[in-house]
Amino acid sequence: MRVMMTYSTPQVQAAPPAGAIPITCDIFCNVIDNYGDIGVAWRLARQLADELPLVVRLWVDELASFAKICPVADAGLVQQTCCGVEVRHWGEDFSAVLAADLVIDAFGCKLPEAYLAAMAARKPPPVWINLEYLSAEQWVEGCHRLPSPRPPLTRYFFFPGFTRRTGGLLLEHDLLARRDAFWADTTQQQRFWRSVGLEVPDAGALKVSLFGYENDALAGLFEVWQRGAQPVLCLVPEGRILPQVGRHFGDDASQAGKRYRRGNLEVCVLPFVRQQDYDALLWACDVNFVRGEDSCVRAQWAGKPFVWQIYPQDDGVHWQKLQAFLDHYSASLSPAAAQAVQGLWQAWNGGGGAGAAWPAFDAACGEVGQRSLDWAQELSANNLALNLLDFFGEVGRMRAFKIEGQ
Ligand code: TRH
Repeated sequence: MRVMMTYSTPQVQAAPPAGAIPITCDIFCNVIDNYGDIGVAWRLARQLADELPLVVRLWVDELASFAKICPVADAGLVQQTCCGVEVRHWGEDFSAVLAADLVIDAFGCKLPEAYLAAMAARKPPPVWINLEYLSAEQWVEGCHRLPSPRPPLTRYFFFPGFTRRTGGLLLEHDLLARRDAFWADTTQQQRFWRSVGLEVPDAGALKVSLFGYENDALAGLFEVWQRGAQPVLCLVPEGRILPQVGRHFGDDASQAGKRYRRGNLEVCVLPFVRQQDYDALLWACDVNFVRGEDSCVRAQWAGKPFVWQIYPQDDGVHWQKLQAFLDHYSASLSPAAAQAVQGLWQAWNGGGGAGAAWPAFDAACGEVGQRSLDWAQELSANNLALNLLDFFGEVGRMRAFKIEGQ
């Protein structure tokens, strides 16, 4: 079995204060499907290791998905270091693994019995957090930070979210500054367009990124773009929607590098890039179609109008989640713009009529774009990684107080 390999990356490691013992952190990620679970876990791991005084180990049960968003990783290695994070294959044997100071199970995944025993044996026991899925629903505020006793351990629910009474969102400390620098610098923009094999698009073209699941609404939208007066350049990262994109143009073997043109619509298929590079695509486009959880949050930081294809759930509860988010996001829009956003989002998520909903959305883009910039600014005050670290400190102080008061 192959074991250890270290990749050096040009990241600046935040040095802990002199003499301080760094906090150790284990993040567990069970890949269910797609890239959302590992996407969030990897982003959190990188930020904790890169910006905060933590030594991070990420346990992943399916390394092939991880290697897709972190291409320097080797899916065949049981242990490797990527971007300052020790990445471990979550296999069978945990008997020799020591528990960390902070343990995070992403999205309620079940920790290995031997690791739970190691946690229970630790004095003091680790701070154990269940990092939940993102939702804008009201009930999240009441459940955020709630303890769930598992004697002798306690597991705490930690909910990302959009209000100050939730855990906030993942945001690297310099992301918004990097975004603004990208917009201010034509050289960076040119570099981006060349990196995807294109010339800088004409100023009059509408640039759209399209990351999504299979979607019957696609054809209607393409048709309206084809017939429209404004040229549309649509950039589609490789993924689940790609076969449908290809079929629309009579191509059953669509792949990265393909380009299609019909009427005023040009479509370019892009390769899936490492997670850190996806943001530039969102910054470079005028409208972003995103899906799931993590790309949806990135689109919000990009401060552009966006369309969210929510991860569909069998019981249909995703409609409530979608509406809860729309209620927050569109609250300060004019009624016409709010209706335009709702109309396209609902059509894109299966309501039908995306082509018919497009013109109103397009007309509202000026107002929605301004709102999106303010929205990103407002949300940036509530940083999930910093909140997690504060919570870790709070639980530690609570315990010390209890012990002293006994
Ligand atoms: O892949 P997803 O559909 O993930 C989903 C959701 O998270 C959903 O909530 C969850 O329940 C389900 O998985 C199991 O969409 P998401 O969340 O946007 O994740 C995609 C990740 O891929 C994100 O971290 C961005 C990253 N990415 C790249 O690294 N490179 C790329 O080129 C692109 C397009 C995305």
